[in-house]
Amino acid sequence: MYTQSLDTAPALKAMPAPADAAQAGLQTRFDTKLDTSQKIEPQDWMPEAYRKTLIRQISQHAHSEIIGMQPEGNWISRAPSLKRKAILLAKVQDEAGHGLYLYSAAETLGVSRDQLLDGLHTGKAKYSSIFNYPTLTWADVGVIGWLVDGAAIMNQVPICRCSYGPYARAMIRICKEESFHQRQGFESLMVQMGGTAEQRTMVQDAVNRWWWPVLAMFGPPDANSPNTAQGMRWGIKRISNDELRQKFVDATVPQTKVLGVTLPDPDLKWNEDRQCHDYGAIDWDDFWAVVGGNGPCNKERLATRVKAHEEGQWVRDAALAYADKQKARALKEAA
Ligand code: FAQ
Repeated sequence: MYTQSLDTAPALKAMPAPADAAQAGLQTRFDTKLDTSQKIEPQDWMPEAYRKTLIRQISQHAHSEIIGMQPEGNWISRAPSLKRKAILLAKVQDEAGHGLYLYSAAETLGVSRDQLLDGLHTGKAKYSSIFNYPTLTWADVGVIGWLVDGAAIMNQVPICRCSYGPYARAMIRICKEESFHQRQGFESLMVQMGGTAEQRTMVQDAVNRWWWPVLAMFGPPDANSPNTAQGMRWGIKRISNDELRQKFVDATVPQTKVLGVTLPDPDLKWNEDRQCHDYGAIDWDDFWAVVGGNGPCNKERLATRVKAHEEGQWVRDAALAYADKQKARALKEAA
């Protein structure tokens, strides 16, 4: 549904000046790889700032996936049928899998899983603002699939072309699964919209609450996005925050018509000159408050995550003890 995001021109490259001749050679090789759309792999030389940027973005992305299990996970025990429960269980499990692929991709950059998780658990690392809002009704689960996964795909399909090989390859699989998630959300909402007046009101209420946070999820406006320019030069980011947000609005408006819901924006209208939709002002103060830890559910999300990690310690200990035992046995047999 969102694969048009792949059709973009390659970004320009502009690298900082190298420190000496040896580094200049490495830098040239790195630049050439970017210029010729070859992937940078873990064993390749890369500028330190490129490595750090990737660790920042990939780990934030991984944290978002595992914190993102909570809003929907909240409804697993209350899904309205066995079918919806099985679908939701599979979806939430997929998000855990996405987190694992992404942590593994980040680890190839020389950072450990423990360091990454420590950043999340101590509140130092960011994760997506969108997962700090509550899921008040069953309709929220459908809206997360339709709009949150829809926005995630819009942002993530271009990352399949990211210059860093392990991240790009992880994203190909993730996007396939996210696309399925988005369609299941839309289908669930279609069923609810075909139900009672009360169900339709519930869906509309969920759309009203999620629309603006979803638009903000693409990140600050390009003019206030400190990481975009360099991220695009390095081929990590392919399309800017505002461009992706616009594509998402334009893709979503026709879907609202099929669904029979409205979007809570009186300024939303087709602009004939720009050949896209105009939309109203996003509340960036609210966004930054949420990013800064003061959203409706930040504290609850982090506390739940830390508790799950602590309660899982015995599983990690048991797995390590088993691996040690296997290793010792293999050594004994080889001796
Ligand atoms: N929330 O200069 P920019 C999902 C931060 S996965 C919190 O524009 P950049 C799947 C940003 O980190 C959703 N913070 O930064 C799912 C930076 O702070 P820093 C996650 C945000 O990196 C669905 C500062 O603002 N997806 O939904 C947010 O060039 C359903 C300045 O921003 C990804 O992570 C935000 N929304 O662009 C799971 C995709 N936006 O680090 C469960 C990969 C910005 O300098 C259920 N990431 N910030 O301290 C990206 O594409 C980029 O990192 C952006 C931000 C676009 C998120």
